[in-house]
Amino acid sequence: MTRAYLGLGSNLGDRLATLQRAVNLLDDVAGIDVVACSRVWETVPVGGPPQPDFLNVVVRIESPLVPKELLAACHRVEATLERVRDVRWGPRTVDVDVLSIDGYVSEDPDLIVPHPRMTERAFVLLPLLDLDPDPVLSDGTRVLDVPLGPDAAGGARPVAPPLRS
Ligand code: GSY
Repeated sequence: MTRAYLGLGSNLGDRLATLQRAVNLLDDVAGIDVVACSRVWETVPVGGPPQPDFLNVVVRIESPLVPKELLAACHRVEATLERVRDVRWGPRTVDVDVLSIDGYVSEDPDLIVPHPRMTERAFVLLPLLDLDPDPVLSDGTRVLDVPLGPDAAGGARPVAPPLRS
């Protein structure tokens, strides 16, 4: 059984309902258990043309599926939700991205793991930190050690897990 993180985003239609459906559909996949979901974050679009703000979440899953099966399951959820994305980097009904899979590193262009830009993006980092205050990615990267660009998290960034009392 492997643990993985998936990132979900939506900025078209009823964004919250779409994310909820996507989480349910993922959990319904035979071989995927959604074991935790972050808070829902409203985030400023990164890249692309002017477009509406996104809602983003990160989920932690447990699954015996191999990475390519997991990716296919994410694509099926996008297809079931009739993902619309007319413009590259533009608005979309839903995106389901594989972020990190425990024990797995890949540079295959179809499935780069850990996701290459995940530590630069507030819309991934902030929900991820809801689930784990000190995440370590599958390639050993400790997220809190990564120097972030000035745009990540609007200039604010976590530097340590919660202090002990
Ligand atoms: O890769 C996910 C799609 N996406 C997003 C997103 O989910 N949230 C925000 N805030 N910006 C984004 N730009 C792209 S592309």
